[in-house]
Amino acid sequence: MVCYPTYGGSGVVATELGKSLAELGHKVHFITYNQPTRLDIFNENLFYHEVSIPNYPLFQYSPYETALASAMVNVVKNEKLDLLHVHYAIPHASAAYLAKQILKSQNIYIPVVTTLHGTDITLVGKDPSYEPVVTFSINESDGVTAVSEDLKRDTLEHFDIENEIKVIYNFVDLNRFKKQNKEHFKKAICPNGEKLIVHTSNFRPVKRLGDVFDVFVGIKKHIPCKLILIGDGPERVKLEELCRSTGHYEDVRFLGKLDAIEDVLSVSDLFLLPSEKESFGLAALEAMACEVPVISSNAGGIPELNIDGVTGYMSNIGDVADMIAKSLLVLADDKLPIFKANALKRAKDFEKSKIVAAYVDHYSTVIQKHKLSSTNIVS
Ligand code: GMT
Repeated sequence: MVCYPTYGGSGVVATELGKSLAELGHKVHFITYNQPTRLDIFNENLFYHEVSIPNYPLFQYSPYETALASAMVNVVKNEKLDLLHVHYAIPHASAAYLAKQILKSQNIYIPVVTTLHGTDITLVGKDPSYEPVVTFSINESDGVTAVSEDLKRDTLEHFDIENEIKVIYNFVDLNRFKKQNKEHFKKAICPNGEKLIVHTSNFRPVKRLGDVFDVFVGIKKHIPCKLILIGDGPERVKLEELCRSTGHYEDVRFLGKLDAIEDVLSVSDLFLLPSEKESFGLAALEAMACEVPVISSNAGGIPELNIDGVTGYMSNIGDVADMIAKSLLVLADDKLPIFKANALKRAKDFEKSKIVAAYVDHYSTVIQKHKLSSTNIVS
C-alpha cells in the first residue's frame, strides 16, 4: 500500500483496507513518509516502511517521487511482494511505474493497481502541470479503480484513458462506527438538550467551511444547537476568526484531529457536507453508520451515497438557504428518528467486508492477467 499518511480520505481507505487484508491473512506493507494515522494496531501481517528523503542544499524541493520509487523497488525485492496498490494518483502512480520499470530490468515483474480518490483527478490532476503524467501513469497501471461512478466519468471525460476503470466504493467498519452510548458527552456539550451538528474534514477550501458555518447559524435561528468541527487544515484559522467576530464562538467547538471520531458521531444529530467537489464522501458514510443523517451538496459522487429525502437531503453547491430549510426538516423531532434509521440502513450497503472482497477479487484478476503477460515477455 502506498498512500498519504495524513488525515484525508485516501489515506484512511488505504489504511483500513490494509488492516482488513491483514486480518484476512495477507501480508501488507505500507510505504509512505510517515506512519499512517489509522495504522494504530499491532498485527503480525502489517508492516510499515518509511520513505526517507535525504535533503541536499541543491534541492528547493526534495525529490520525493524518486525516494518513493526507490523504496518501492527495495520493498518489492526484499519482501517479495505480489502487487503494489497505490492510492491517489499523484505522484504515487508515476512513482510505481518507475519502480515497475526498474524491477523489470532486473527480471522482477510486479503489477500495479492505482486507486483514484478524488482531487487527484477533479482538482490537482487536471492541472496542465500534472495532466500528462497522470494520464500516462493511469494508462500504464495494471488495474485502475475509482471510488465512485462520478469519479470514473470525470476521469474518462478529462483524461485520455484507454484503461478500464473499475468502481469500488469507499467502505465503513460497522464494528467501529456505530452509535454508542456517550450521553455524558452529549450532556457536556449540549447541556440544555440542544441539537448537535457536526462536520469533519481536512478544512480545505473545497469543503466550503463558510457554508458549514452559515448553515449552522441559519439552523440556530430556529432550533437551539451546537456545532462540532473535527479536523484541521488551511481554513481553520479563518473559520475560528469568523466564529469569534460574529459572536457564535461559544456554540462552536473545534476538536482538531480527533482519533475517536465515532464518539462524537454517536451523539450527533446532523452531519454537514456542503463540498464544492466530493468524489464519494467517506466522512459522511462514517457519520451515517453512527446514525447521523446528512445535509450535503450534490457534488460529484455524493448522490451515490446520500439519498435525497431518505438519509438526509442534498442541495445545489452553495445553496445555503436550501440547506438550512432541509436541515430543519431533518431535525424535526418527529422526523429525526426516521432519518437516523435510514442513514444506518444505507451505511450497511458499504459494509467493510463486501468492499474489501471486491478489492481482493480485483487483485486476483490483475495478478492473473499480469502473470500471463509477463510469461509472454519472458518467453
Ligand atoms: O479531500 C479530501 O477529503 C481528502 C481526499 C483524499 O484523497 O485524501 O478525499 C477524497 O478521497 C476520499 C476517499 O476515497 C473520498 O471519500 C473523498 O470524497 C475525496 N475527497 C474529494 O473528492 C474532495
